[in-house]
Amino acid sequence: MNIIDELTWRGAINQETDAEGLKKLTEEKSISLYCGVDPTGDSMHIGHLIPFMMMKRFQLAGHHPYILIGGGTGTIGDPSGRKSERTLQTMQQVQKNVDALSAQMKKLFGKDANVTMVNNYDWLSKISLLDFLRDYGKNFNVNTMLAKDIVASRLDVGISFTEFTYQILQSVDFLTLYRNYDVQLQIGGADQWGNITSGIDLIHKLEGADAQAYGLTIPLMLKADGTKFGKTAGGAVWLDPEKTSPYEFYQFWLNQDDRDVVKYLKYFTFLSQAEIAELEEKVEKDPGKREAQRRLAEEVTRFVHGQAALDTAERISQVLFSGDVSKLSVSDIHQLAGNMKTVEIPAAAQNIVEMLVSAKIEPSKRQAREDVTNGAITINGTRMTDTAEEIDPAAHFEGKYVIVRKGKKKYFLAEVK
Ligand code: 485
Repeated sequence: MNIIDELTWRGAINQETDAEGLKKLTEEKSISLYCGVDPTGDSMHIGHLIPFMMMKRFQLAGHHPYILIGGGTGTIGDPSGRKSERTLQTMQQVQKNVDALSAQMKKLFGKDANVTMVNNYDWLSKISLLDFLRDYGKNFNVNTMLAKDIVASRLDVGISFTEFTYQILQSVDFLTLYRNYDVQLQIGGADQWGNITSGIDLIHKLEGADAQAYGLTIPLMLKADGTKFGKTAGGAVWLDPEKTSPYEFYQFWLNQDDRDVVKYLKYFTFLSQAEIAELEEKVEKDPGKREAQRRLAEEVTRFVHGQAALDTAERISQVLFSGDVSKLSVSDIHQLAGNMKTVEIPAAAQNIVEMLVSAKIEPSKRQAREDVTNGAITINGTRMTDTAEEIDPAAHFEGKYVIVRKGKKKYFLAEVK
């Protein structure tokens, strides 16, 4: 299937500058394309994953992706989608983030040949002020720039000259990549439309009206329940395993709504149309089994974190499901920390009822006694029924952690403080 037809089937196309032209071009030859990301933080999140998975799909279809890390543009900051001016990052911070994002990109794309990483600091930092104004600025009409959504939506609160100029920098990137590497397509999220089209205008002005440069954006991801995609109670879902553990990452996908799961399979996996149709049927016929969610969680966790991390995430999930938490290792417990309510306990041994109340797992001693007597409390996987039981953290998990389960599903991680 042609790559554009495939993206259409996946529901991954929002806007295209010339749908027919691009389809024809990708059918005729192997093209080079690019997508940029700014180093505004030290990790990407799953929102970034969408365009970069699209890049990977182009790659699998025989095209050549250029991944641009915005070491230059990141010193300014894209005003797209923001209601107020950004605080400038220090140059050191930008560099640190460039290194972190480059390492993440290498993990996602690195093993494959036919991918090139570029940093726009390499050319943007070399343009002098006068060259900037004469070679580029002269080709931008302020009226057109003001009319772009990004700028228009900021006019009431104001926008600095610096952020106003951002679209010129991103346009210079497209032009540079077009000239030096024959990059003919830029992709990005829906918020990037204005920046992408101004790059194409610049290419047409300087390289001739018949220069073949295209733009494609991906729709904003929406959830059936109207809440924001990619956010959990703990914040964004990061690709950095130190920020979101592979177990939390796996659980995030596993917990997706039946109404969203097929859409996510299309966006976030490389499964074929037939495989996804089969999973879709399972969502309809036997939603309780959550096979589609499990497959989604497996595929995305493997793609981002690798097979070993997926195995661990599945093992931890299984252990928590069975309740036999004594099988967990301390490193497993670290992975869990973000998904469990963490409470504090003293290092010394304590009576179970007192411990449950002082750690605020139970509201009162009466309730704590009742739950223990009824067998609703397990400590490190063992059911406790004796209210006289002593809980000694020294006996478990490096003397630091006690895992308390209340009822069937509620887990607490009690940490010695
Ligand atoms: O030449 C370019 C220089 C910088 C950029 C793109 C091309 C980055 C772009 N301006 C931007 O701000 N991107 C966002 C980012 O860096 O976090 C997000 C977009 C999102 C998607 C994602 O990057 O908001 O829609 O494109 C990859």
